[in-house]
Amino acid sequence: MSDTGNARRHRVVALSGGVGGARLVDGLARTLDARQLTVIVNTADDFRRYGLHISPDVDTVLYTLSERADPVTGWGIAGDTHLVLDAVTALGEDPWFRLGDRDLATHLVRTAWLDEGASLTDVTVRLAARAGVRPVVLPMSDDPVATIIVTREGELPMQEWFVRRRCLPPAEAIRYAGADAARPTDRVIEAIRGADVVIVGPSNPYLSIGPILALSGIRETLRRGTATIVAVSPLVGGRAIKGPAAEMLTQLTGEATSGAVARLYADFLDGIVIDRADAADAPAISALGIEACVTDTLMRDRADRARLAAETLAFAASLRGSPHATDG
Ligand code: FO1
Repeated sequence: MSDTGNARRHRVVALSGGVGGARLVDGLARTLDARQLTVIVNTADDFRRYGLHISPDVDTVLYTLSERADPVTGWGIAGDTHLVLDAVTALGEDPWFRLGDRDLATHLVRTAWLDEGASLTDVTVRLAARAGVRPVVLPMSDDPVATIIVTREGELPMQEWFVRRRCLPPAEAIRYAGADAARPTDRVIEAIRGADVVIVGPSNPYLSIGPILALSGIRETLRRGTATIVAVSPLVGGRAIKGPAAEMLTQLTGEATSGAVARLYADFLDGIVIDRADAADAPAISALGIEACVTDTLMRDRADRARLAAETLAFAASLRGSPHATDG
């Protein structure tokens, strides 16, 4: 969409985790003028490996927007090699976290820039510029936050549980270590305050969106703002396309439904886009005072991403004068 010469360009903010959120963001970037779009990305999955700062969700968003993401996994770089990982394995290390050679370059440079005193926001903006990414991509915070999974075996850091333990044992609770002390950056708060539309991506509500919402001031800024706020459910037919969202919703709310997703965001949400396979969830969503838009949410290819993005934006436009804004 080009600049129509309106006094002010329509501003869209997307909240994103990894693969699912990144694919919708890619659709938004293809649908909007890139200057209209700001992406706020979860960094509570960040961790250090071999002394390097890894930001999996930020990298997934950057690789997806620069058409470099591995099309099968959705994370990592397409066609990457694993010579370094193989050499590390030969030294007796367990290669449970698959870092590709080209991907390692990102972590080396990020860590070097952080060590020189740059903030995670500065580093991300520089990496995006070098990759030719045009939307603004912002980490949710420059302060450390770590998602911790509480299981019957004790507490596990996110990547240990998610990748190494393949999401077992089941999550009994989630906590975001450091979230009380961490602050969203000024750029994040300004982007939300200035947005006309906020889109909560089809990312895991506990692992990806939860940490963003846990930062002080984010929920309040969403509630008090004038943006229309629309989520895209990560469920299709009560199951997640990728990852443990359905199992976590069942364990933590009693049901893996798009209604349960809407309830987690009910204090600020105006509408939610749900899949046709979950159309039966619509009445429970309406009962929360939240509008439901029923469509195909599966993103098989780039055309699907752009179509879902356009439908989500049109749905948000139809909800302008949002109830959450008039209440607040
Ligand atoms: N996910 C996996 O399931 N296995 C991996 O070995 C793995 C490596 C990896 C390397 C870099 C990167 O940016 C992401 C990587 N991911 C891997 C994905 C990632 O850990 C998760 O999907 C996200 O943290 C959840 O959004």
